[in-house]
Amino acid sequence: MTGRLTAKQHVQKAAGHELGEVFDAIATAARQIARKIRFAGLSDVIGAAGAVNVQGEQQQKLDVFANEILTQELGKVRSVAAIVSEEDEEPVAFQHEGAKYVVIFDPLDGSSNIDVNVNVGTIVSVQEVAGDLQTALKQPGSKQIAACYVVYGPSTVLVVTTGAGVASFTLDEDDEFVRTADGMRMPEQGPYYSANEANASSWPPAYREYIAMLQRGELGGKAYSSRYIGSLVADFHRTLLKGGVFLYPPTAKTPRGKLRLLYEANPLAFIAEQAHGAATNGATRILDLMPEEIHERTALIVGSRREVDALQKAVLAAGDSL
Ligand code: AHM
Ligand code: MG
Repeated sequence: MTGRLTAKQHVQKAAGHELGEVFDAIATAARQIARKIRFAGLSDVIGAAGAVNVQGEQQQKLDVFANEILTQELGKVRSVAAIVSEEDEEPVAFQHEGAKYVVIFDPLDGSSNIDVNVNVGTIVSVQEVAGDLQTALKQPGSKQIAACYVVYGPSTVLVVTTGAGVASFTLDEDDEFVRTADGMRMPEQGPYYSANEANASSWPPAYREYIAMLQRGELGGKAYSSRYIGSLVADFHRTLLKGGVFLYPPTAKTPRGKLRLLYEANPLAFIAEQAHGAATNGATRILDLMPEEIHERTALIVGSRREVDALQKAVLAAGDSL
């Protein structure tokens, strides 16, 4: 424990008042999303949006709810110029004069896991808007000024970077995110690889050979075990704490990868690097990729340095195309 400090206070101390307000809004939204998820099996939030419940009220799918609540809370923050969400085709701009942030998010990641009471998450990237919004959205991830994710699990945990290390906050019994870790460091190497191996036959061959090499214990001497939840936030969170590597390689179905650059890969890559880990698309550091459009996809390999370096070397040596 590092003393009772809220997420807002932590960010304000590290990066100033305005960014603190942004994180206060994210925390407020996350609290409401956490509460809704906690009772998902009891209320009428599971299922198709647009359905009507027994009281005759409109049911809301959780990802629609999460999107609305984040939009609503961030819309109250005067320094937020616009948001970009996985759920919205286009950015949503607010009439906030002189506002300098664009907040980019996946409101409820891994939502297929909701129906089975398995962890899901929210992922957020914060960028600065210097001039016009479209130009700001074509910046590489290295220009992010902050990133965070929330994992809704047995505890609700918020993990934050403002570019000076990584801190984690746990939702306590007073419904407050209090700091429970600071200066987090991903182990240099870990015991797990994490990938949807059902896709292995359509990965570029270097990825299959890499996994086989980990299984044989040829990287560091110990054979790897596998873990795959299918919620990126949860798979990433374990990788942050325990080390190892998460991979979503290109597949025949998704040749550019499945995961989204702006609101999945970029924020997690930023957090990984701040925790001394690494992230690549196989050929290029994630944070150096130049986005062409807001919903673009990328291959993502993120985790401990040793595993990510070895993967990148294997892919480059094989000359596998991305
Ligand atoms: P989503 O944004 O539609 O929820 O998809 C993203 C999710 C990630 O959470 C997870 O890493 C990945 O998709 C799992 O994909 P798959 O089911 O193909 O293994
Ligand atoms: Mg997602």
